[in-house]
Amino acid sequence: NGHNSLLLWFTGLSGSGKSTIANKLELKLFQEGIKTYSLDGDNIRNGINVDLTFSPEHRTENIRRIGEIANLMLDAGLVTLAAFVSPYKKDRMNIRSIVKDVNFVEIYVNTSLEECVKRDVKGLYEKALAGEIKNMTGISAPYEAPENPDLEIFTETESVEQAVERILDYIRPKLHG
Ligand code: GGZ
Repeated sequence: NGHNSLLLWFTGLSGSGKSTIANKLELKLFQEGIKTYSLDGDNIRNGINVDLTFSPEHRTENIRRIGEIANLMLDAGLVTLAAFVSPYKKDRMNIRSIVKDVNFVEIYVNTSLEECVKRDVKGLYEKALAGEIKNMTGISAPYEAPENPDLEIFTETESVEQAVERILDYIRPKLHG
């Protein structure tokens, strides 16, 4: 069941829907017999990167290490999904060079800040707006939106299922090509 390894990189604000879409996509890939691995805050920031904060320097280091880990996953032949805010353009560019351009798919989960604040799944925005959390992306830390993402997802106007289908359509030729 040979397929090309691929890095699917989801970027967007906290609460934009990156993990939800990545998880659903991973399930679909699994059902097609494709071997995957998902990197996210739960298995990275609570583990190998537990020493890192949300300062600009630490975010850069967070993304750099994730890039190196993703590169190992790709070496192992896995379709790798990564869902991180990854707010800095230069850090995302750096991933591209770590893993080689051809295997990298940048997916911008473009959900407006207003919508993310409205959802506030973890209550982080409320805390940030009250000044209880520093360095909150979108509130007190920057988010540099991709100018030329490979795919752009609009969770305010399309369903998770539609988004996943669109990603699948885009990556299918790359999976088997
Ligand atoms: C942004 C924060 C912050 C701050 C905690 N800023 O919605 P979530 O909870 O699950 O996703 C966010 C996650 C971001 O971690 P990343 O490793 O993806 O960030 S980065 O790529 O910028 O290094 C959010 C939570 O951690 N979180 N504090 N200040 N998100």
